[in-house]
Amino acid sequence: MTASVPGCPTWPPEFAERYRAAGYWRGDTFGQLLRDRAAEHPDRIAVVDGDRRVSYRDLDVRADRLAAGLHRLGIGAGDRVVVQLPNIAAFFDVCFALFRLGAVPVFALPAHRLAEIAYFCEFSEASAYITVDVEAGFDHRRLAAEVAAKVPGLRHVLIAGEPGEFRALSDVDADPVELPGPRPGDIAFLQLSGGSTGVPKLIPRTHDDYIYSLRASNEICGVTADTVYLAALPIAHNFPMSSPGIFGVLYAGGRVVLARRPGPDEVFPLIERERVTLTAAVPPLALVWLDAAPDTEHDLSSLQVLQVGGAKCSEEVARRVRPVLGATLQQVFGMAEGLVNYTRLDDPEEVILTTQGRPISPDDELLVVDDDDNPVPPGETGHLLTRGPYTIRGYYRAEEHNARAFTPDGFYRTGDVVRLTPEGNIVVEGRAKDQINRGGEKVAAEEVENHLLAHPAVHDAAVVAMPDDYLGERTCAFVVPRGTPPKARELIRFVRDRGLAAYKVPDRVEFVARFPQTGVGKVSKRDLRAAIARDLVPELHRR
Ligand code: OOB
Repeated sequence: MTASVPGCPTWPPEFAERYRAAGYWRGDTFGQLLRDRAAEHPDRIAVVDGDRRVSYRDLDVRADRLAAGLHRLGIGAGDRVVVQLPNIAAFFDVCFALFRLGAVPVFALPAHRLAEIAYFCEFSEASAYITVDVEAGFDHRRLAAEVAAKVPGLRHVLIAGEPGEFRALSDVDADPVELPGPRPGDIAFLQLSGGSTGVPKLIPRTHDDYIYSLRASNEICGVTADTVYLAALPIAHNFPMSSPGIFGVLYAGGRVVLARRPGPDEVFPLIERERVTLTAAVPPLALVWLDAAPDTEHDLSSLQVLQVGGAKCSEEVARRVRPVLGATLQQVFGMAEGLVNYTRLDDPEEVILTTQGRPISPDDELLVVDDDDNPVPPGETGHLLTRGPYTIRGYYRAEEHNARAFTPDGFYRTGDVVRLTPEGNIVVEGRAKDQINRGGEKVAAEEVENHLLAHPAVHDAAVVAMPDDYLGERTCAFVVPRGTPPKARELIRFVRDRGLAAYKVPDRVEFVARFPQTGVGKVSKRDLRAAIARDLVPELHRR
């Protein structure tokens, strides 16, 4: 199997053959998928964005014209394009245009700022950056100007909406041209890893492997052409993108309804107006919806399934879903690297309420191992390793990291600590990776520590999770000062001003004289977390 983008490890030939023979990889591509749906039912609505309703035909035509326009700008097969768009219809135009060109979107989140975007552009050697004019009160054109100044290799900046000094995406338009298009085994896009290291890693996904995960997810989640999916989470994230998410629903010929904001004020009227049948939330968002639903005047009765994932859904929240919303809960435990687990819609209630489900594919291999990679006895807790037909074999251009993140025989070390029930369902018990899961948004401790260390008054920094009733976890930065400690507020502002996404900025800063150490002289984050539980959390509850 070949990949059009250098630096993307892929499956060994014997595995690729096996996955093709099993009928998982069928030689599909995203560009063709849209072409087929548009031919089957051109007038069906594919995407609803506010008052705009985009049919499959419209989307197909726009994707061709935009692809031709991008081609004219010199963007071609294998070129990387950093895409940072909120939940708007243009996201789909851009994705399918790039897919047809064989150009490779790098999916950034709307929350990312200069530090992240400049890094993605530089590291992926992107030829273009496509973003929006203003989102959530933030002017992305100003960010684009800073990115363009910092990354000389960036040839184009395209803006959805009012372009300011840049080129409007809507002006990129040309009569369709014949394009060779990518092969099914080529990289379709690069997605971001939640990460646990200094810089975010990029995840190469192929047309074949991703489309398989969509098709299989659709079957498990009962997605058909009648499905109306509400996208409330940022659609560039793997969960609302593919589990089954926006792309799964388009694959089935269903309808995607976009919410620009996830709050009940926007989401509930959309559920009523569009007769939404399926949606997805991270646990804190599900909680907000559950709290608001009893008092709403909107009719939510069309909703059949609420998916909750990205972070562990507490049993308490899980138990409220059916009584309050009249919908079936589906727990989703997935990762952008591949493996996705679902509770099945017809599982016994206890399984739905207390487990994170089981894998999509019969060929998803799961191992639960101890610290030395030896399997633990059945039912016991250990590290989850996985390998399968839609789980990557390595990150983009990260040879050294890949040697640690994957076993020699290609299992991905998820960093999650789990146990398996006798029926084969997964229960997530914890996490071994150095990451904070802030209500589904992942924060790599080392990345934030590096930003803190750039401050002249910071001698050392260690970022850990602190428990939080609403988000599950927040970030606490322990700092050993150099000389007189700066004000916590000043440090927080310092990190934000370095251009870091707001969700990565520490929620709390604590100054300490030194860090507790492990036996081998490393910072003991376990002891720091214990210190929070002992000293800080009771104090937080007192306030
Ligand atoms: C999803 O993807 P990522 O890449 O943002 O994060 C993956 C990590 C997992 O390794 C795990 O640590 C955590 O997020 N996680 C969960 C969870 N779902 C994800 N931890 C406990 N319970 C769950 N249900 O978050 C993602 C990708 C596709 C589908 C769903 C979620």
